[in-house]
Amino acid sequence: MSIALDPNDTIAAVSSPPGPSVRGIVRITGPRAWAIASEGFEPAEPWPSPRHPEARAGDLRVAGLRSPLPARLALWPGPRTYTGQDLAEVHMVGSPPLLSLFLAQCLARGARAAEPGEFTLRAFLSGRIDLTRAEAVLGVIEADSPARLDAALEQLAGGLSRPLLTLRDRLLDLLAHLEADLDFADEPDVDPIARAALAVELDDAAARLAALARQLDERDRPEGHPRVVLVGPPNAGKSRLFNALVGEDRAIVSPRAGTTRDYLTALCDCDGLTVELVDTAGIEPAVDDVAALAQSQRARQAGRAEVRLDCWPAAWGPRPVADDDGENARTLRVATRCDEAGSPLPPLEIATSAATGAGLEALCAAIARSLRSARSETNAPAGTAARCRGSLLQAGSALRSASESLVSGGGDELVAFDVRLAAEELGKVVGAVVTDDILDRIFRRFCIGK
Ligand SMILES: Nc1nc2c(ncn2[C@@H]2O[C@H](COP(=O)(O)OP(=O)(O)OP(=O)(O)O)[C@@H](O)[C@H]2O)c(=O)[nH]1
Ligand SMILES: [Mg+2]
Repeated sequence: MSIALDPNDTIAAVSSPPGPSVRGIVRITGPRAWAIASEGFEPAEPWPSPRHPEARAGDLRVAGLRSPLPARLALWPGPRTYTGQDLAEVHMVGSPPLLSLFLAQCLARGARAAEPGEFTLRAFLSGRIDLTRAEAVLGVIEADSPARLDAALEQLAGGLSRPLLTLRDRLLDLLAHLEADLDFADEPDVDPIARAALAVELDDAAARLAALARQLDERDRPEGHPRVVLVGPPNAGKSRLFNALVGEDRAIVSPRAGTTRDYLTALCDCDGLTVELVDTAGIEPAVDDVAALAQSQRARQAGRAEVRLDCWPAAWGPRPVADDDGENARTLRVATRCDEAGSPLPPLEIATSAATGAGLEALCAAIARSLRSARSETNAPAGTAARCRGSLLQAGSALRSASESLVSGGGDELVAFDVRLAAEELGKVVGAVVTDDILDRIFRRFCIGK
């Protein structure tokens, strides 16, 4: 579809799902929506005031039908409507031939058949919704699983656009300051402390964007459960913990170090979330080729984790500094084999014992909490994720280069240039700067009537 569709046309479409149903809806919007929708409609009670949202039951005459039908007509005055224009809906029995007849009648009275997504396009063009919300509408329509539907609904409520808008506003403020400084460039009183603070702020924003992009990336998987991977040294009790969490003796447990070689997976319920739990080989230097393979598998599993459970037995004393694989994941520090240790148990760790079952519930709750908070940060249907990722990364790197220019005294013009670039990239995501290309890509995928 082309974006050049005239927004002053009055458009109409069947907006209830295809096929017979109890209720069918024809939706009409545009300057003549009310007139077209109400022609031939006899309200059961007199219609009070014409410029209020109103819904009335009554009889509808449809050309081609002998007797009037029971129907309901709802009218909303623009601009406080979804499309920003006058909007009307006619609700009637959901019979496909009947709906087609009524739609044809609307077209005969001067409405144009709506293109796919045209209602939402109008909502967007009139500033009623931003691009991330427009795409969330699409997400809701296309959602094929409850989890995706949740994500789409959350996004519809502004889950993604709000934090991005806040960040973009901050960048625009910074830009305003920078540009004001540029205007007074003759005055040589550059304040080094203010510069350092500005650099820190830019770095901070860049880091947040990078994290968001990375998480979108990880979450952009069509299916599968979140992966929770047990890691730690040999004999840390990973396999026994794995068995305890899964509720079944799946992994071999033994006091011999290096028992687990291949990784094992099993589904496990954590506080209502199904996760894929992964047991891996203990982290140790590879002494032969089999051990080397085990280590590379372990590293790969750890790298693909959404949550890593870093296991260290409580009785072994303070844990060493963490190894570096799987940096993207959230890490939970799990003190294992706590029944063997005297008190006090390590602070800031989740104390567990696979032998007694102590702490397992708390561990599950912590896993679920971690996954849920990661999700709410990046709650986005897959399409948005893919589209946003590039812009977020670009914005992040522009900010980084801005703070480098600041620190190295590269000149305020350069800094301002990069900050503006970052704001524009974020703008692309929230729809404040929109290219026809993006609009076209998104709205083409909508259903007619939405
Ligand atoms: N008392 C006690 N012993 C435990 C506990 N968890 C594990 N163990 C013992 O610790 C030893 C090692 O346990 P595993 O679960 O095999 O350890 P792992 O981390 O999987 O070790 P690798 O597979 O070699 O990397 C076994 O003898 C277990 O019985 C626990 O909670 N309490
Ligand atoms: Mg093991």
